[in-house]
Amino acid sequence: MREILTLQIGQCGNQIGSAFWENIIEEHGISPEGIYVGKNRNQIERANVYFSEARNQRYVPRVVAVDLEPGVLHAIREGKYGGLFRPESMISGNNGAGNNWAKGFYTEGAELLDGVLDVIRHNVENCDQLSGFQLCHSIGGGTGSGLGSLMLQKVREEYPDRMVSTFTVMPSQSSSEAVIEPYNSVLSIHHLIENSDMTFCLDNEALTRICVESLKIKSPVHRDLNSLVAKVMSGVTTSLRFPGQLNADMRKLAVNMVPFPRLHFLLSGLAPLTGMESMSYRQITVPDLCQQMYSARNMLVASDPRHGRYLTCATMFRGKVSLKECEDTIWNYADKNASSFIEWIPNATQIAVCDIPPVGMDISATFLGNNTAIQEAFHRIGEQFSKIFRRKAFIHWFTDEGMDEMEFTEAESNINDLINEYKQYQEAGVDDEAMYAEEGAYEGEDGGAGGAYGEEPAYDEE
Ligand SMILES: Nc1nc2c(ncn2[C@@H]2O[C@H](COP(=O)(O)OP(=O)(O)OP(=O)(O)O)[C@@H](O)[C@H]2O)c(=O)[nH]1
Ligand SMILES: [Mg+2]
Repeated sequence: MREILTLQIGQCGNQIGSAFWENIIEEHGISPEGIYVGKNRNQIERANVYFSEARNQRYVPRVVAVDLEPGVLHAIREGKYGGLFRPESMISGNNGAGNNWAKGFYTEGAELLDGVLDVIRHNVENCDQLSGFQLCHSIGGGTGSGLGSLMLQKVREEYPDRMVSTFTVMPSQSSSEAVIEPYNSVLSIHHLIENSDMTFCLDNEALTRICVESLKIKSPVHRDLNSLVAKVMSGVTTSLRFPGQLNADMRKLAVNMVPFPRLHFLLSGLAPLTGMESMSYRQITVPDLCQQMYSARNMLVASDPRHGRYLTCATMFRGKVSLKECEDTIWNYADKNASSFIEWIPNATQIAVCDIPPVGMDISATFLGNNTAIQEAFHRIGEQFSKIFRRKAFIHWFTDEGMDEMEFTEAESNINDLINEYKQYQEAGVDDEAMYAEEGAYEGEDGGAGGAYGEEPAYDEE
């Protein structure tokens, strides 16, 4: 079995993580006591990817949950599914990181690290063939961002041949919760660029907008946002958790989505996104799903895909849908919108179907896109960073924890480089020789990026 170990760090990481577990426990037919009570063998056949089996045939989430303050983990333990989690896999400190990346990375977090790594090792030893790690965190605070970066680095060092993906909640454009959020975020992105293979980008602004506009929730709270995050996490991990051919493990998914190692920051989208009331009035069709999931309004991060171009995409349909209809619809869309796709990666769209729908739905779809417009999110955070960094404001909070000012400069320029790389690929054409020479990455595209469909490339309208 290709197991995945989930790492949840900080308040946000643990809260989105626990929403994810609540969601997939039901999908796999597992009771709050950890017992399989489902009816369809397909539900449980690959559950071992995310759960380990304990005595008495109990399924236990394979997770290491860490926070520098005890409150959130305590609440999870007391919650409906609290009994499912192994107590020794929940590790908390007492002091918190007080919104400070450097406390998470250098001091408070570093103190907890050895204990955390021991638990990770123990989990890994109990796996048959670990596929990799998925880390859940926010990057605006201190723990998820600082300790999250540290754990990414350590996991990379210790397990260099395993995949690492992250579900990363970026701060909102408008409602900042702490003045130094841009510092924490830029320092974290710096590490994500180097140490993550695939980052699913989320942000609270986009999540809030979807809750208000599409789901008609008047004043959404974290729980509402997290239920969206859990849906997208469940959607993008569908092909890893249920039997099927396409993208059946983390590495295959990454190979298909990530054409260049640094450009691994993905947009995600969900469909259908309608309030419960309107849902009961109409039948959702595959073309509806397609139209919705490519829509900028349904993206879970505030970057507008229309401002960039797709390097690669993956769509996962769930429920009783015909693969043929999904393929026809998606390729038709790709043909009509050829200019939105980079023309030098033909057949860049992957289509998978899983016949088990999410709980409470007949059909649904999740979208993943590697779109150059993600640079907008980095640009925005980078600008906020530069404003305060120019005056060196608030720097002492970080240097007091032993951090060198140089790290700020390095992180800032790494992000600027990343933005420029996105720009470069967005503008590169098929005949742009210099690009191939520079990266040497274009050969063998057919074998890698899902060229198996024999479908016309989508660029004939260009
Ligand atoms: N979507 C979502 N965002 C959250 C949640 N909790 C916190 N956030 C966001 O995460 C950022 C703050 O990070 P936290 O996760 O609270 O911080 P932390 O990692 O615990 O770090 P410290 O508390 O500073 O030690 C802010 O942008 C919050 O809006 C949550 O449950 N869901
Ligand atoms: Mg916290």
